[in-house]
Amino acid sequence: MTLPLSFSPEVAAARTNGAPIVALESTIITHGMPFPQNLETARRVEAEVRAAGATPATIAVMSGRIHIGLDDETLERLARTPDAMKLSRADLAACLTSGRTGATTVAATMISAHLAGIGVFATGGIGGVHRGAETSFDVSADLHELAKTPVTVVAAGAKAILDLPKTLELLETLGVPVIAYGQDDFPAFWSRASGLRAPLRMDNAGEIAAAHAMRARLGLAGGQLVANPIPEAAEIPREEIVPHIERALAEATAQGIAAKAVTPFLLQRIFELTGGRSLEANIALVLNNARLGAAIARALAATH
Ligand code: PSU
Ligand code: MN
Repeated sequence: MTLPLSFSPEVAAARTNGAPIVALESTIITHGMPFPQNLETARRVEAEVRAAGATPATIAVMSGRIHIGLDDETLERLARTPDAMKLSRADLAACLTSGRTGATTVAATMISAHLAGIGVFATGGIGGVHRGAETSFDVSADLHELAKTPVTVVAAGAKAILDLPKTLELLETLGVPVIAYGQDDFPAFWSRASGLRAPLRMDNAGEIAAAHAMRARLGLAGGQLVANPIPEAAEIPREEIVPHIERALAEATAQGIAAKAVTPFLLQRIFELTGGRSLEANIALVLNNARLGAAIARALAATH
């Protein structure tokens, strides 16, 4: 049985040549940002990966295939499909067999990247343990995927809408290396610092690639989380973003927002409450993660 994967010509060529590839997710396009900034950002992120010497592979499900690399027309079609399914491990197969269009979250992108032989993936921020998880049980499947699938994920930490101490605790339990890049503090998405120390710190892409390769040699399941702080010029300081987060969270509770709708709802409300600043910060941090992802992919390709 062959895998239901379709490669763009650019990604197919990179695979043939053993050239560095960086996987990119699509839920950030369909559920994470409004149109047209979502499309513009997706294009800029791809350009950033190319400028840094790697090939971008944006991943999405369409017409019964997992597409590894999207041409520009397809990217635009996806960015204009707000009713695309939000795919995690649980829905990937059902979306494929139904023929529907689906955008991959961190979890589903990791699975797809691994099937395609891609070891590095850049995004904005991973899902994690939600505040109030002790009663709601809302814990992102992204955390469990990091424990299972051997892909190094570059993110600006976990989104600050989450319970960050619980998120770090669970990652430790699951055996996921959490590596802060260039600082000791675990970054909090829109802000560089969370006030929580990350368990590991690395200061260059080569070290991260070496640890990735060593995990493979040891036969360890699961990936690495590289937590790359947002560039200083783009950050929203913690004291400024926290009141907006609290308000958005209170509204989500009052309106009974649950399951997959929680993260998109909170991102949209914080966008409105910050007058669009949270989106600017989000775009800057994704571009920054794309650059680091490309550097790690290049270092990995050099070790093969
Ligand atoms: N990063 C962003 N914006 C996003 C996401 C990540 O900058 O919208 C998406 C990712 O696809 C991640 C998902 O997997 O949010 C988490 O959703 P949940 O909390 O429902 O697991
Ligand atoms: Mn959830």
